[in-house]
Amino acid sequence: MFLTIFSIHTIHGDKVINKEDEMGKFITLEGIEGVGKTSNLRFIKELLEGVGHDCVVTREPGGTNLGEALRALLLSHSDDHMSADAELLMMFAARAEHLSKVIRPALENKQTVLCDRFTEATYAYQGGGRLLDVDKISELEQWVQGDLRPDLTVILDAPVEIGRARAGRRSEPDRIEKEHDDFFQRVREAYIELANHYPHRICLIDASLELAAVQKQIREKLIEYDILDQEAVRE
Ligand code: Z5A
Repeated sequence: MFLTIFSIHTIHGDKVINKEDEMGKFITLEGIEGVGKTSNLRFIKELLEGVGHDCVVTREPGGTNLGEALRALLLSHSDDHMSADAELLMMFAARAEHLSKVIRPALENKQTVLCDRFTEATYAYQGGGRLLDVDKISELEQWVQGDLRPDLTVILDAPVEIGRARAGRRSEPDRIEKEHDDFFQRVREAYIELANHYPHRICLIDASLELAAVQKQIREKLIEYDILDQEAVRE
């Protein structure tokens, strides 16, 4: 059985404070390329702002000056043969900076953080795709994040060919997008496995459907996971 820490508790003297009550919500979007993360992040932002959330939208790798510089290195073709370990460590270096400069301050300020990819992407791409040892990822996760995990991770799931066809309508593929279909198949499977292991904080959405149907599922999940109040939203 997998043990995750959903509620974050801190002991102040002999008083236990549930930090969930003090902090904003942390929501992340995941999936293989082209499944619609960017499109649906915009949708979630509008939905939550409509009911009074103060949203901070950000992305990984990136979100800070250092993170964006690391992103440029990670996705550029200047080092097509970057080692998988270097790739993993750079993802977490960017994440450490992002947590310290953007994510934690916003959550402590009771803002809602909407992040395009986070650590589940590392499990899926570096663990599933690159076949790196998941224990190494888990150690780095604990080191960099402590007990902090997203309140909700929405994984947009669609067959690799659908994601690639949607993404392919755009620009030149980056270093990771140049990988073969079997790499992305492993990434997709790792995402599905994560959703199965952590159903209390990760949900899977059928993103192969048309956008309106995807957004209907997302709205339902936001209600199911107590991010949105059913009464507060109208379709
Ligand atoms: N990465 C990693 O390896 N490890 C990590 O720890 C982290 C990241 C954090 C970052 O890329 C890369 O870094 C990523 C993983 C790796 N590499 N890959 N692959 P990114 O996240 O910035 O970019 P991306 O994954 O390539 O995302 P994307 O291509 O921008 O796709 P998207 O945001 O999911 O899709 P979109 O732009 O919203 O939609 C794509 C098109 O489809 C667009 O024209 C939409 O209008 C259309 N669309 C969207 N939904 C639909 C539906 N439902 N029907 C029809 N058409 C649709």
